[in-house]
Amino acid sequence: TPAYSSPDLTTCDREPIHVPGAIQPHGLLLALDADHVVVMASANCARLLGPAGQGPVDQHLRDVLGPGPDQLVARAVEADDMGTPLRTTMPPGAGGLAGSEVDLIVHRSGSRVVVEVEPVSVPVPTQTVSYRSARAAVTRLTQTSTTAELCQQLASEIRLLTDFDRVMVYRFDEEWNGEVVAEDRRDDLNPFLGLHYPATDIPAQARRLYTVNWTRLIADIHYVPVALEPVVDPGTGAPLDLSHSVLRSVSPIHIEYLSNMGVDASMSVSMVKDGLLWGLVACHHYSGPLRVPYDARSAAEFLGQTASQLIDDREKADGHVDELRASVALARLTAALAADTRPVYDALIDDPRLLSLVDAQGVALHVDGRLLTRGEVPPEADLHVIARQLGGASGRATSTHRLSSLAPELARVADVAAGALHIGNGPDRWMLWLRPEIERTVDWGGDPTNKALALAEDPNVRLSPRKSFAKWRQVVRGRSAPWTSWQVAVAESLREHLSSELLRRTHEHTAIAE
Ligand code: BLA
Repeated sequence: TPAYSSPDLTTCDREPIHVPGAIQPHGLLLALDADHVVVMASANCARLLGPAGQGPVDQHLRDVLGPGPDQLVARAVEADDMGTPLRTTMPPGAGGLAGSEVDLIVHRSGSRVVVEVEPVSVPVPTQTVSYRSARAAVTRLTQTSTTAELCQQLASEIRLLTDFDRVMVYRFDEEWNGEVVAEDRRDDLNPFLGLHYPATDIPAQARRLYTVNWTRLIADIHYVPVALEPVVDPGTGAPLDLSHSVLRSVSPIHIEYLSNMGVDASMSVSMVKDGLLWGLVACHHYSGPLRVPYDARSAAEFLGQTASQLIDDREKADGHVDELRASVALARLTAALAADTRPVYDALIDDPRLLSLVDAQGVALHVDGRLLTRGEVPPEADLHVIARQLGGASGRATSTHRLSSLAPELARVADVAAGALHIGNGPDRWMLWLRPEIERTVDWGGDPTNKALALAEDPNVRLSPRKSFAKWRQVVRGRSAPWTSWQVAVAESLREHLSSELLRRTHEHTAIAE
């Protein structure tokens, strides 16, 4: 059996999914040395290739696949052009692939050249993929006006391309939980749109792998894995790294998960921006296996990447507009302060723009033993607690949208202060902007606490996927709207401005006195 097939002692994050020692059975895999002699092969070679595939180890590629395929692979390796599938027809012979059209997919893994042979699927009613169809799809993506519409369009394009029963765009949050933000599905299926799933459903090493390899297909979740023989590389003594393999056998834990969900075939496409995994296009088939051809998978990957880029560009542009607006508001506020003859802090607290500047509901200013406030603020004692929690040594702007996580007693005042933004200069000179709690309803696709509970009760228990995906509603309390990075930056600029304004006034004052 493959070295890593037993999930019993594996916890989610530690399962080495890139070295399963096995592949899915709808194709075959050969690992070659520099002379194109086979060093490892999937155990289904004899079935698919006939006599030529019997005992492929130590044979030259030419004698296993035939001279035509061998030449194609040699040319790709020489030109260092790997990843582009080489379409060819297998020569007549006794095996299961005789006379059929296949894609040869070549990549490097360590010092080995890995050749995967994937038969071009039996006709499926998918669109044919061409430059023209891809270009038209990109045009339709760019014609959408919001991120939500763009994600919706992406789901529809990928469903059209692949024929999955359900295609979802799944977006991660800061804690790696995710939400289905767009969906295109067969009419008779229940919607998953708007449902949330916990971070543990897609463990860290899987997310890492999906950042470098952008597409995976599980053509039939009921498959029996085909082991690599030998299972460790005789040259290195290590298992073959299948991170970039298209046939990689997937985690049995994830298979169990899909089976609990009633899925027969699954595919996902990474959405990456700035080298970070932002989301996945997750596809389900419920009506039997689905062999999506390599070119359709590539086109789906291309559309996923294009959409990621478009969303990133748009969100950055929106952010710039907000940032610009805030810096104009700051300039107006500081000009008004400079023209005001009252003491700086009195002029400051009197200006209604102080709240709108960072979109706060309340602000409190503590200087020289005086407390000045504007808008909604909690009692003074609580303000001091908040200032102490957020005030660092540097005095630079700091913020939180979850005050109760810093000091549990602050949960009491969450209706006015669930989030705070702090600038300061020591324990007695500080300013705090405050935001109230926003109660949020989160609909989970199944109770996300199940697994955590099982684990808490017994540290030796194997984490297993949820059995139930029934909707589970959670009300999240104690959080305000998050502070954006540019709001924190605006607060920081105001802090710098205030110290120079105070300095300027001291100089003027001294000049007048002299
Ligand atoms: C992988 N989990 C995945 C993948 C998805 C999900 C999309 C990528 C593989 C694929 O394309 O099928 C999760 N799928 C979802 C979610 C939805 C969906 C959230 O359709 C929502 C609609 N999973 C668990 C637990 C573990 C776990 C408890 O629930 C670990 C003990 C593991 N999930 C797990 C692993 C993988 C995975 C190991 C990687 C599979 C692989 O690539 O080998």
